[in-house]
Amino acid sequence: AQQTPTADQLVKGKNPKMIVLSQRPVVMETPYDLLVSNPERTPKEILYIRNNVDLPGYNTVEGANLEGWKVEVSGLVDKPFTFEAKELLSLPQHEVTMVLQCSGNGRTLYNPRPSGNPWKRGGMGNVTFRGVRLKDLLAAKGVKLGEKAFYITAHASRQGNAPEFVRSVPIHALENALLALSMNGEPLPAVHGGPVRLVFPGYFGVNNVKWVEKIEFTEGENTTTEQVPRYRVPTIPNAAIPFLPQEPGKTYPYTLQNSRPNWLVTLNSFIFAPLEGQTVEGPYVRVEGVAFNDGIVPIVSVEVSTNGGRTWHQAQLERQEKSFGWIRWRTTVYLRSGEHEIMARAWDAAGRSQPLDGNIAWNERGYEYSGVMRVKFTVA
Ligand code: MSS
Repeated sequence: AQQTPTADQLVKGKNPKMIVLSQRPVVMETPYDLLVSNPERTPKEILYIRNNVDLPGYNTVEGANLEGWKVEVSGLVDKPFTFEAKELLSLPQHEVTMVLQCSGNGRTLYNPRPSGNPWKRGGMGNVTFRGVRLKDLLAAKGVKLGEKAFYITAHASRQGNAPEFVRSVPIHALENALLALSMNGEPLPAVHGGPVRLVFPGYFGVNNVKWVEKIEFTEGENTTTEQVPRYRVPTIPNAAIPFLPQEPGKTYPYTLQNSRPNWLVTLNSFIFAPLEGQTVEGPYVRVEGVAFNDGIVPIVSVEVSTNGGRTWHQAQLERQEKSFGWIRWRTTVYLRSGEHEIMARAWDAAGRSQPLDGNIAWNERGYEYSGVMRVKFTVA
């Protein structure tokens, strides 16, 4: 029998403890204990990887060569143009800290288990991208959008005969779209899309196209498989419902009309301490974690419950401004010795919260899990 290569053998510079979910294309998850031991920012060595399409030669955390990399801007613009990625270095740089999260993160918490990579909770990270705002580049080039430019459609490089990878996001995303050249203060790792990645703060991982080569302004969403049927959840056309509940286990005939893409990041919270199965000192137990949403409105509270949701107690938030990055929260609970279960749920200023039973959002492909997290632990 062949041994599965370790993460560092597959991608140079990754922590060997990363959980390999697929070798080709490479997909790896951050073990939860490593994720929580870096609660401010997720280092490149442990940031999860999700590739639908690998770019040959890019499996390293080192930066990629900027020299010669070109990006085309076309579609519904008055003057289509192509720019050299290195031109970006002479434009104003902008920084954004954001959650990068696969829309399949938490998939294994759905029941029955949907198809796809078996993510637990480590398909996410909090990272700082730096680069040039797409709207600043358009302004610098004196380019105007057409009236019907309703979507930004980004295409990845097909170097080495790579299959296509294309995603469309609503034009609203132009407000914060960033052509990222660096991550966490270092050249953008090749495996995370270096030399240039088009990132959309507040949008699920899938929309953040690595190795971007063409940016089109379009009237409609593209119809390649990564846009439909994949990376969507059932909904009611033109109705303001986040998702249309499904009978768990049932298949769904995804079309552009009866479903919506995994775009805006769903409000979520995660307990970073205590960890599942841990024994901690009591009776005062420190509980902490992170919460995030799409960055459109602030998160206003995170509450914890130690009695199965009968009563909730407010945690302290690190800050209350809206943010694309996760915010930290903490509190102390008084617990007698014995076994306990703690739950956490967040609320944002739009009145959104998380379902107590995450399975309400069950969907065939297991996207956008945001059920209230529960952790079982023991107080000594
Ligand atoms: N891009 C490209 N180019 N390719 C691929 O495949 N994927 C997606 C994004 N982008 C891809 C891209 C996904 S799907 C995700 S998550 C992300 O990416 C990840 O990232 P990283 O860096 O971490 O690897 Mo799911 O929603």
